[in-house]
Amino acid sequence: ENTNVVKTDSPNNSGYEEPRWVDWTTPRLNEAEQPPQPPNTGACGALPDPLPLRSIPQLPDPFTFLNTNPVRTRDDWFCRRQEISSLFQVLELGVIPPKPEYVGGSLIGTNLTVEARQNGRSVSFSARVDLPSGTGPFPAIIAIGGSSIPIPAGVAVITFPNDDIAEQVDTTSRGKGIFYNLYGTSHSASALAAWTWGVSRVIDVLQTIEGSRIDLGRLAVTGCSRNGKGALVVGAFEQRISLTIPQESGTGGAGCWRIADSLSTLGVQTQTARSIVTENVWFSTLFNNYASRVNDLPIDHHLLAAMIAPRALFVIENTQMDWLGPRSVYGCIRTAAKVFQALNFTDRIGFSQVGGHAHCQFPESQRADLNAYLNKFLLRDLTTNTAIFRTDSADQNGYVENTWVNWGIPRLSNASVPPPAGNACPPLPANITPKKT
Ligand code: MCU
Repeated sequence: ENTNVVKTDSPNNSGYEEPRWVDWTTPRLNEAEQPPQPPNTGACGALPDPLPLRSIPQLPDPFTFLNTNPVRTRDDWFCRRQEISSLFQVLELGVIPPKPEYVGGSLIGTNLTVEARQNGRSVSFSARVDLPSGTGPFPAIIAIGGSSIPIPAGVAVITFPNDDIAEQVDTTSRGKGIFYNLYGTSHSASALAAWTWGVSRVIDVLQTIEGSRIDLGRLAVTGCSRNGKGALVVGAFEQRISLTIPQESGTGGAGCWRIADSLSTLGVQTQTARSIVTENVWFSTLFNNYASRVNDLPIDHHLLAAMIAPRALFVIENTQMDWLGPRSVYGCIRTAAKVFQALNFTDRIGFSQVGGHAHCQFPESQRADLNAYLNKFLLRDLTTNTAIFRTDSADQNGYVENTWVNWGIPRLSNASVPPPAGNACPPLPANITPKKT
């Protein structure tokens, strides 16, 4: 029954003129829909020095800390996530620096300017903001180097100039771009790490702009192929992003190094860690040490994807191209889904893998899957079914789970997940003197 009744028999609403009495707008309150926030982790997740490495032929267990302690609660998971984050930075991506001393900027028309200063150096860059018409606030998709997915009405697009932040022409791009002008050409950050830093600064600036018409509680990130690898890393590390949509990111993105290596051994023309480090600067020079022995890594990309939990992840892939490693991305994301399952958020990880189209040409047949994620996590239609995990490969790309997963899924207890510190109601001060300002 419809109980949404506000009526009067006065033809002019009793002469009530709302703008005279109400000069504020109604926010869309969404607290109940927010995923639990990571607790303040402090020193938790700190890495031992030296870092012990051992050969792990299967995909490493998300639910066991390096020191072999088990992950038993949701809080434990956030601590393990911290450990995983550090491992990725130390072994693969290079360090993603924290917010610099100064970040500022402006939004004029479609031009968002970001300025960052650190240790007496200053850099700036621009991102393009395309808003729908209307007053908003609108959800927004941050497109790494541009978007190759259909954007629904009512969603803003922020085009992030990743090639300006860190170049990706070939291996001669190492240390080139705005990020390295600030932090130095020999900084360990790879291109993917530098882009992540840059996207975080875009969000920092948007947070300072009142009336930007962008709802910072509803941000997504996307990118295709090499930029899809970037989108996945951005979503993994930047927790202000609610929905991560890597498209055809393949090896080095949604694919797992170990499964890609095994495909290559079987003669499938798949990109591997060994080859990726000779092609471009997406990974840190630190990773060169491991590219030919990925089994020695305590991480693989199922853990990168799992860092997004319990925020939402929707992976778009293509069975058409061996280079992307269809079996690898399928198995890798299916394994990442086990973390979402343990946290009891199975509707926040989706996978759609469809061939029959060229690389980064989004096919109509994936639109419903994509829209389900956009509807639920950006447009807030909470009734949408996002339990989507599909491939058009008749044999699931030949993926055999027990080759890769030799651990079980714990039921993580709901142990306290405290709200972020800033949300606590401050106590009233003892003496309050009302004063007109
Ligand atoms: C799938 O993304 C990459 C791939 O990893 C590279 O090996 C190839 O050179 O470029 C692809 C891409 O970015 O295509 C646009």
